[in-house]
Amino acid sequence: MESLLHSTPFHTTVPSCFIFPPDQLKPATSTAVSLPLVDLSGRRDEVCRAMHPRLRQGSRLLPGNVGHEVSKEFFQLPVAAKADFYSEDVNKANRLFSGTVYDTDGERYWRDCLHLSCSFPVGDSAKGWPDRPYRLREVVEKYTVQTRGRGPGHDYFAGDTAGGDVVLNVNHYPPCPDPSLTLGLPPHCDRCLITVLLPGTVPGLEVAYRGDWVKVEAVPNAFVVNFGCQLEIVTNGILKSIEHRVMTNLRVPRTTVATFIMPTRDCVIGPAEEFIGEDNPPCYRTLTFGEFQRIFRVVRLGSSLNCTTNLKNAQKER
Ligand SMILES: O=C(O)CCC(=O)C(=O)O
Repeated sequence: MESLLHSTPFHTTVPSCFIFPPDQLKPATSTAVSLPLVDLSGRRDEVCRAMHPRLRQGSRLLPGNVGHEVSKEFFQLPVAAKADFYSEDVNKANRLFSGTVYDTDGERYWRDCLHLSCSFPVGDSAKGWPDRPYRLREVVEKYTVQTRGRGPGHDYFAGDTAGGDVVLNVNHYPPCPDPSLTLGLPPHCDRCLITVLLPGTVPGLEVAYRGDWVKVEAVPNAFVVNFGCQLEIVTNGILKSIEHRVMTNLRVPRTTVATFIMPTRDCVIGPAEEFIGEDNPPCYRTLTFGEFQRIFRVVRLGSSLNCTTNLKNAQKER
């Protein structure tokens, strides 16, 4: 529990294990980018039509703020109420930890995380989640079911491609005494099919765009939708998984909820026939999602700003 950042009420210094060399902390450009907004309150076919041309670079979806308040309340609970969930075991379905889920060579990131898994139908999954704050289980269940429903369409991604557990990371970034020294999360692309992020109103998310880091403007009640690596592979690189990172801030805690729509572990994923041809040879290997996860738990994707090249090269090497 001591490794949890939010167990310490005030941090006065940044310990050395959190400090990155300046070349890994290139500042973002000064302007924040406004992603295209899609209003989800319309009919499903209208929403899909509105999303299609925009999805190439990630989109925000409106409305929605379910789960944000209850997530913040979890991190405000007394330490003893959260102790049972603390675990360093990366294979545990539900746990509270600090840092990232990937192999980081000992580097630490300024984030605590409540990681929850939800199978479908939800069945007994909810029994493994914290029962405090008292609304948490009910809210998380409703939220994950709705998010999965809003994710991939029923026809194209029917079956195993979106049929795995939904993983929900409640990220908590406490105020950091010197945000210029460290990162909340390193540059990465999401390994799943699609991510729906509820970012809240405190800024911190940045995306890689043409060699620069660009701040994403925080819009109240909006989701940010990211394409995951599996979508990049299925579309043979047409839909790119956007590389992103999280910066911290000096004054206010930031809590976000990332929902990852995953394939089943034995689902075989490779470029779909529609996206390959004589002029478009397959750019990615076909792997089961389980194998992909095994490989990419240790490969450090995102150490450069060019995720697509990284992903292709890393796949070639294995
Ligand atoms: O907290 C954020 O803004 C982004 C979270 C994220 O990238 C992740 O959970 O993988």
